[in-house]
Formats: sequence, C-alpha cells, structure tokens
Amino acid sequence: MKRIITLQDISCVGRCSITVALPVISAMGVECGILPTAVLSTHTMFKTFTVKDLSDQIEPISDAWETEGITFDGIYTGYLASGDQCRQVCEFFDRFGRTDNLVLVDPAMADNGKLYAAFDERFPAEMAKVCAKADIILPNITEACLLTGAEYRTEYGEAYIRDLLERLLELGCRTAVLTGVSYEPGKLGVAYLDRSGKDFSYFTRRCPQSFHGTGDLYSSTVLGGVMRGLDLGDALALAADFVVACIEASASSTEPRWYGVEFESQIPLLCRMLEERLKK
Ligand code: PXL
Repeated sequence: MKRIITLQDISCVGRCSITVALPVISAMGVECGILPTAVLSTHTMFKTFTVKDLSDQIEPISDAWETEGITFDGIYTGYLASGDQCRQVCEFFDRFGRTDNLVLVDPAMADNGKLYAAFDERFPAEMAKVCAKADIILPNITEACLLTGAEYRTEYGEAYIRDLLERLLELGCRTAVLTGVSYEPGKLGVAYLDRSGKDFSYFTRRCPQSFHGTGDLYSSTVLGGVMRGLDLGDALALAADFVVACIEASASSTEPRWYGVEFESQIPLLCRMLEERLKK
C-alpha cells in the first residue's frame, strides 16, 4: 500500500486540512500519515478560535522518521501558518523528497481576490518557494495571481488562464493546476499545463452554494487518485465529481457554510467512482 505524509494544521472542528485529508485519503486505499503544523479549535473563518503553533515539532518528528528509515510515496502540503513554516516545509521536501515520490502543494492562502486575514503580504513569496519544489501545485485563481504577480480578474478567457498556467510553471513546479476556472455561466472546473506542454481541462456544473474546505477536499482526492495510479486528468475529474456530490449532499444542511460539506455520506460513492476509473 502506498504511504503519503500530509503537512498541514489540525482544525479540530470545521472539516478542512487534516480532518478532511485523513478520512478521504484513507478511504481511497492509501495510508495517510500526518505532520500537524498547528492545532486550532476550528479553522480561522469561525469568529472565535484558538491556535497552538507546532513549528517546533517539525524537525524532531522528521529526525525520528529519518532514524526509523520511514519513507513516503507522496508528500502533500496544505494550509501553512507562517513564512517560517514554509521554509521548514522546503527543508522537509529536501529530506524526504525522492525522484520517485510525488510532492503535491495546495497553496491554501487566499480566495475571491483576497489573501486570508491571517497572512501578511510577504507570505505569498514564501509560499512561492514551496511551490517551486513541487511536482504538482493546485492554486485557485486568486492564489495563482498572488504567487506570480499577475492581475486578478473575474472576467477572462482561455488566454488569461494559459498565461497564468505558464507563469505558475515559471515558479519551478512540474505541473500547474488551476482550480475554480469558469468560461461560461453555470460551469466550473480545472485546467492544467505541464512542462512538456501537455494541457487538460475538466468542467462540472457550477453549484450555487459555496462551502468552506472544498479546496482541501479537492486536493486530498486528487492526491488519493494519483497515488492509486490514476493519471492526473482522471484524478482531477474524479475529485471534481466528488466535490460536486458532497456539495449537493449538503444542500439541505441547516449549518452555516463554514462548517464545511457533509463529505462523510459521500465516501461510499467516492470509493465506487475510484474503482470504476481504475477499471478503465
Ligand atoms: O481550508 C483552508 C484552511 C485550513 N486551515 C486553516 C484555515 C483554512 C482557511 O481559512 O483557516 C486553519
């Protein structure tokens, strides 16, 4: 069985980061180790929350793994709390990255044209260094603009997306995937470009509601799919279909959107969709 390690925070309630990655990646048949970078009572979109930074644990935990000879088939990073943590994650890649393992970076730091309130304007440059070391990065359009200095636009065509993808590759990653791409009302999807010039896009219907944590759900599912042997396009499509199913399943929920989507009820569907794609 493949083993991955994910470096991100534990937000104890609110369905994001590790509380999404662990169940989803495990359900997909991949061992999911965790390196918690911080413990929060909830993610930072709740009005009241606590944060305990765990930066000082990254090095001793890594040392112990190295002594044990533990290796990973994939390394997956999400929300990182500070520029210093970005530097530590780069060091982790240098220690545990190999030519035959996959480094996937979701530079979770911004949406809707704005950097999350927890970060200052120097943070994207530190995250860009993390992206430079990745095989695959999965920013949304806001994050792509902050990483590359491109202008953020809400109305655009294919040339704008192509330009963003090219700028993202210039950071140094092998494959750049842009999420939240839309060329026509009612459709939403992803587009990727890799170093060899291969491109791909996939669209689903656009769901009217927007929930917190769907980016983390998306990246976790993509990683699980690739680790199980799907090609990237198939993994991106599977993850998009799964997130749509989760949003649809949450439509009647009376909880506020920041509690995240009810992905739990859709795990059996995810397993079926994965097996179907693996058979093809
Ligand atoms: O879902 C991204 C995320 C992860 N972790 C924490 C967050 C956020 C987004 O706001 O606050 C702590």
